[in-house]
Amino acid sequence: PQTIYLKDYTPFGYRIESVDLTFRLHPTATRVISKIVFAPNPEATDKRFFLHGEELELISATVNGDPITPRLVEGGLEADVPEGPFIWEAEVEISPQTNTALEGLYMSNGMYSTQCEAEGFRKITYYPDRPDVMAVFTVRVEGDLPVLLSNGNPVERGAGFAVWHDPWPKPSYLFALVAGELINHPDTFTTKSGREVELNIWVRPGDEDKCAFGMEALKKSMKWDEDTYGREYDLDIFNIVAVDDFNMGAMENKGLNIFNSSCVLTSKETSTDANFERIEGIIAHEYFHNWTGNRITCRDWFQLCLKEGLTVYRDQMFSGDMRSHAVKRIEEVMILRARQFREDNGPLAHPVRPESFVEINNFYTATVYEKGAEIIGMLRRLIGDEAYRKGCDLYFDRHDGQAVTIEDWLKAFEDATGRDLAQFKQWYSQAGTPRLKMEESWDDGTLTLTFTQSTPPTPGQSGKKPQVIPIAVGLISPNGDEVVPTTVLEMTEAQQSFTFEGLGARPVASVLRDFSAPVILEREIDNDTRAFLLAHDTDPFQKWEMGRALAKDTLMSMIVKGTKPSFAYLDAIKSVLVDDGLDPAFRALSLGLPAQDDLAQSLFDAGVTPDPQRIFEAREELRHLLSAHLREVLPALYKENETGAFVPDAEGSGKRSLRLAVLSLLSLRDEGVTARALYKRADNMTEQAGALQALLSAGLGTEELQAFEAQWKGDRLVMDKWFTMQVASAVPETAAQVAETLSRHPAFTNKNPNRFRAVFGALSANHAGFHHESGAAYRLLADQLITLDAINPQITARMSGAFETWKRYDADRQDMIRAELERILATPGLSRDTTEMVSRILA
Ligand code: DPP
Ligand code: ZN
Repeated sequence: PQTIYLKDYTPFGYRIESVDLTFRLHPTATRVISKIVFAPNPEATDKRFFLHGEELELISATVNGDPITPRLVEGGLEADVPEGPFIWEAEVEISPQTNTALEGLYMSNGMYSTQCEAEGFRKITYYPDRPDVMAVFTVRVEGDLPVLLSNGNPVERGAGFAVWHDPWPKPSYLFALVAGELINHPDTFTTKSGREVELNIWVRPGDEDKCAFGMEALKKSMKWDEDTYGREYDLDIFNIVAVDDFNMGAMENKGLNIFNSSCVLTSKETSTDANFERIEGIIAHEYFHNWTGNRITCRDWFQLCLKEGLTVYRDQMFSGDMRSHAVKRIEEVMILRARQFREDNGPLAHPVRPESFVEINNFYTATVYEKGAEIIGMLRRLIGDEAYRKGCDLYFDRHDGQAVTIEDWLKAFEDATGRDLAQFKQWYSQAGTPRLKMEESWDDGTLTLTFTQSTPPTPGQSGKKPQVIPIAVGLISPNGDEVVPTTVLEMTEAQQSFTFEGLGARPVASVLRDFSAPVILEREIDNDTRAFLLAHDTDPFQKWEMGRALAKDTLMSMIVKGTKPSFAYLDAIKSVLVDDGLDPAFRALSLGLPAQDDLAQSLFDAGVTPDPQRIFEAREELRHLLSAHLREVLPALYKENETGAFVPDAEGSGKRSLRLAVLSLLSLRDEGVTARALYKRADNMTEQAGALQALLSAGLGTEELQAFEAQWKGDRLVMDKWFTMQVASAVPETAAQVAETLSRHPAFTNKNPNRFRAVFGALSANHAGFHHESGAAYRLLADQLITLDAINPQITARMSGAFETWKRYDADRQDMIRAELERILATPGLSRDTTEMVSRILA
């Protein structure tokens, strides 16, 4: 396959004045008729007329009305065209029914849906399918279905057809079409300038009572973007559609967002608090794309972080405003470390703005999204809130309607602030997680903090340069008072010292508050100091971080040296747990232990080959010890945190998360009595699934699993949870077998990405099970991926990332994984997506 390079970018030779599309829908023979007005692009030198097209049957083509025979070439067609403006018309046939890759136009449970990002539009018709070609679309949809939707505003509606017009120029990846038997949940929103917008969430009959929360989230998002960024919605209508078979979480198509049904449908009976929180964030994310992505889009796919990093940052701030910034930040950092740091540490490491790719779908990664968002957070921290808003305003003013680059984004902030961001820009080009080493010295009232930064080599990149690192620091005196409030130190050199003068007694430094930069902080710190900061730090993130560091240190010592956990850790956690002054959500997070995968990486970094079985056992041992040590406080905590009627807000979900974390420990001591009682009584999925989870993680719950299946077998999304819970809670020696058995369950299908992930995503996330010494899980996953590749390359490629950490482990495991990866790679006809991923993992 061909590698595409950022440095090779050239503009397309033509501009588009208008696009008219007609769809005659048919499951296996949809006709797409296009009429596109092209004009030469004065800024382009390459005048080759090449249109992308894949899996299309060309019926006819004309230029200015004259039939032509285009040259069909790799990935599309070429034609000879006039020098001035001209009209291109073509008719193609496509087969949505057989499109199992879920890219382009496809069918899902009898409805038509599209997914065009990144390069799916070329499976719909011949077109310059690149984000820098923006055009105004008019779309006529013909089909014998009650609901026919496309982008923009509705123009005309009649028996068996509908016409839509989108006045805002957009790239083809934002095109969408939906048709089917759908029911809407309607509402309206009045924008700040007084325009009324019609809002709809479209679902399949039966799901109409699961839209209310999503609709509220949408309205809150619209208001928030007006209040916080001054951004107003720009069409008469905003539609959201829920689709069951969907590769991603959701898609921000202009005026017609399409959502994986798991990311929009809610009810208290079927959705957990975590679902509600995530859905609120995703609805916001897709809505926010209307400005950061749609009105201003990416020049090319190397700039993906331009829209994704920024939009993730925006949805994170929104969620913090809706709920709790402290809790949200801790959750973000946990995700960043689990996914992005993991990626940065392995063969798939790449810059936030990659320099080359074979298949762009492989770069919708934690690095582009999550690290991309961290960069925006750092920028804001460095320049301040006001300058951040000023820079954003300038960016929106200057580039509205354009397809731009990271350089354009940063230039807006340079111009708004007068600051030089050349060094800061390295965050976009340099891969790998910087290590930030800190040393302290104390001399007569002066504390000096000396930082040294270094970034390990990553594939294709060695010899990293120093980056700009904002380090938020506060100082706490020995009596527990904060003597220096949060100060942002701006590090730009490889090594740099910062002093704090005029201090009375030697304070304890709280460093990297609010996780002010995506780095790994290395500092000599003993457990007493950690416990001190856990008790006294005013920064909630650092407070949590110290508890986490204590837990990690405890587990690492248990694993490496076979020591027993210290009472220092157990007591420290106990005091957080019983501190009523702290948010229950925060206390629940503090009770959580580091994940096995995280411990494996830390052991590897410390020069120890991780033994997955040993990690699993140590973690289980610590859970039992915690349960014993906390036995006197658990029942009371369980009682106190009972909530009344279920409300999916921060307060209720915080209490439930603490209560369920407590229940999990209680279940190790009471043979599941409390959890069974909760399971029977629960009137909401958070508690029902939480009780079942607590039982399963105590080795109980067989009967409840059966009851759960009997109760929920008609609900796809709840059944995904049923599949996941079993695989996730399986003990190491049975995990592969459990997944294998479930893959033969009548309700299993590899055509639905959610269901496939429910089983096999859970298998790869079951660390000790996936890495069991038998190699059974490696084999099973490879078998499944080989089969899936012919059906859905995107999901296959994504899931092959399960193997990205293989070089951490011992020679036997490495040999087994290498053999499986080579077996996948040797599959005849393997997709470009999976070939690229597996080759990179093996390299
Ligand atoms: N739909 C995906 C997202 O919103 C890709 N743009 O992140
Ligand atoms: Zn996005």
